[in-house]
Amino acid sequence: MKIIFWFPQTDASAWLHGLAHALPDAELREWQPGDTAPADYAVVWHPPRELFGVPGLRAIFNLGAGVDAILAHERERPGTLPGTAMLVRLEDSGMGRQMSEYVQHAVLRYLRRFDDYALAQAHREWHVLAPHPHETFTVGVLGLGVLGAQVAHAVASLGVPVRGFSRSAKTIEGIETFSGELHGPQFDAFLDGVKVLVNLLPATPDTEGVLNARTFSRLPRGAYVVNVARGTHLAEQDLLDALADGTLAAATLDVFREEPLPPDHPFWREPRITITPHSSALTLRDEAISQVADKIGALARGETVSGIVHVGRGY
Ligand code: OXD
Repeated sequence: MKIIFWFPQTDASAWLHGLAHALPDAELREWQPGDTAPADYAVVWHPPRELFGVPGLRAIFNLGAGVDAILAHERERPGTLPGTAMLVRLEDSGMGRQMSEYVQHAVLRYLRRFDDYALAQAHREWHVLAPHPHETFTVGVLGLGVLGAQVAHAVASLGVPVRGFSRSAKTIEGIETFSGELHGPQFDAFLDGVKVLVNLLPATPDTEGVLNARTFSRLPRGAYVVNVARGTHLAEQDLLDALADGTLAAATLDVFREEPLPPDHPFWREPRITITPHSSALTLRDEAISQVADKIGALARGETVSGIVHVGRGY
């Protein structure tokens, strides 16, 4: 079997070496623009449109949970993805744990008011602040896929109430779940009383800008926002306005419309925004290789695999 690999800004030789070890019978090559030789599988992150012209592709493995970069090609030019190839995203492979730690950290930071103490320290101010009560420090997780469900469980272990929202109905032990359309009645019911809103939604045209003034206004005054999904989910000016007028107390952002975040972006100057460089859940090479290799093995034996993306739905 022939496999092509594309992951710019990474050590391709380490990936190819790992894949060769896991799939000793495979013929592997790093794809380059202009390469139109056939291949059975593609293992990729943010591939250019041209790669999909490689003939014979049976499956495309995305080296991340979010497939928005690939689906953007298909939306811009329908028919870009070869009709015979399935698109498979990475499932967990160590990302669930990282994402859970990241969100737990943000929730604890706000619950115990470390954000306020950091601001006080900057002004050399010494005063003890009342901690938020656990019982009303409700965390709402938007998006209950593989990662969202893990994050919800991890946050619940901190002893705060946790609820989740997803498009289709989900049952998750210990988590109050809501489902339906974004901005519909169930969405508003979900938001009502949420003190920390955590976004893990897939990036699709439907979810674009979901973190906006309307959403913020449904949260209790002085709520918090944590975005670990995509920058396109956030209406940036709405966030700045909500922080300025006290609708929101603070935000933790790992993803941005433009990455790297430009040096003159106003978010850098807002002390109530915590910024990390799209690092909440990194793709771990060994875990990813083992998952992709297992799935390629299963497909080669004619078996089905999980993690197949519904292209029309967008995740
Ligand atoms: C992902 C990411 O989609 O790292 O996995 O953003």
